[in-house]
Amino acid sequence: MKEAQIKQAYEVAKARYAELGIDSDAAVAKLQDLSISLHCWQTDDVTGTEKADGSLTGGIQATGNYPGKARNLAEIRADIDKAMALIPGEHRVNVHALYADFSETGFVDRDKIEPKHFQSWIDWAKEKGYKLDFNATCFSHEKSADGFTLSHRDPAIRQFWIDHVNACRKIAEEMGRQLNSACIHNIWIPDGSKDLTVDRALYRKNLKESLDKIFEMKTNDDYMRDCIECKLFGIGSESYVVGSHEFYMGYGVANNKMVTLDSGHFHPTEVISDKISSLLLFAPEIMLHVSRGVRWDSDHVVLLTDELQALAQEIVRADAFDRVHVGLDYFDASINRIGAYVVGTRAAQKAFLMALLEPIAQLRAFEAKGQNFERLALLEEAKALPWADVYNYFCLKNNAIVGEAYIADIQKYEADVTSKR
Ligand code: RNT
Ligand code: ZN
Repeated sequence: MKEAQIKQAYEVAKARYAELGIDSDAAVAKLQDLSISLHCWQTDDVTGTEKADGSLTGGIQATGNYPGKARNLAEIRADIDKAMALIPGEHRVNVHALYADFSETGFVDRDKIEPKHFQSWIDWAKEKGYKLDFNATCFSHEKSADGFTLSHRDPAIRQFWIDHVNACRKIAEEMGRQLNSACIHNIWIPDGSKDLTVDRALYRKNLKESLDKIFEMKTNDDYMRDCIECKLFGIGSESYVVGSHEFYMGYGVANNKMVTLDSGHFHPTEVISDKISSLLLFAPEIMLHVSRGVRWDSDHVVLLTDELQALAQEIVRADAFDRVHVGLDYFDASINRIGAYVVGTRAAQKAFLMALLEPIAQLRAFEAKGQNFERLALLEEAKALPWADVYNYFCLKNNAIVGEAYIADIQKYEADVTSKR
């Protein structure tokens, strides 16, 4: 699309939105503030940097063998840079503890990692203008091989993972301090079992005690915030997951902790959009792992689905931008991995933009008067308002490629870079 055409289309769209009392310039400005956290693990199918052959465990799986996956930190970062260049706006990078840089220090086990093992991530982020988020990695390790970590029966194994999580919380704090932006540290553990468990209560009690011990170590809120992520089931943990929604919802509310909602971690017809307005009444903040569940897999590339739109609407309608952190969490090894980032992040932005452009005042007025046909009709009409022209303009404003032209750009990067790996 030509620049003049994009601008012209935006002016027409702006006038159309103005008819409905919507300020599209304000929506564009608000979208500019939305920093999405790009999960580093889409670059390499959650392999990490600890071992050359690092195999993924913990009941999660990246299926596919599309060529060109990143093989080391330099490639991981180059691929994220490439994706960032194709996504309008300023965004964050979500790093997992599995991605330590041991080049200067030599390998240390998970309970011994320190900020210095992530300094090259911080330096890179500083240089590129990214902010960082962080995650403990309680999977893909011999001490998680039987499926239990923080809830393990063996206190020594529990202690190992407590030490790991607190090592990670210190790293997160240092990331936030150096980058001057609170680093969101997420705790997700795979603990659960394939078949019937007769000691559900025991593991949950263990997990609660482990978390209590972890949070005894105080950190600075300005530099890092903790969040806890539930799940319904995983591969090999079909019958029981220790960290269920009730568990973490209860823990988060009782202890004033941020709760992570991953869109792929609930029953197939259960949606996280409807949880936002409840959870925000009781928990301080929400971290989102925006994903797309398809049958057993909770981690397909994010698309502009009805649920994604509903999620963005709920956040905008609740005026909760400041209390909801948006991260992505999916891993698709069957398509170009950089393309996976760009499609998913742009989809998330589009959903938020559509929500920001919603004729909410009119919709609320209809609802207040019980005019439910009118509400339904306007919601339906709003779907076809020219939001895409506004998004194109937003891309142009941010010097990002407009529309499907990014496909050719990714193809070129594939030809020049990833296909040679
Ligand atoms: C797993 C959780 C978790 C992971 C990442 C890699 O089901 O969603 O967030 O995807 O930590
Ligand atoms: Zn997740």
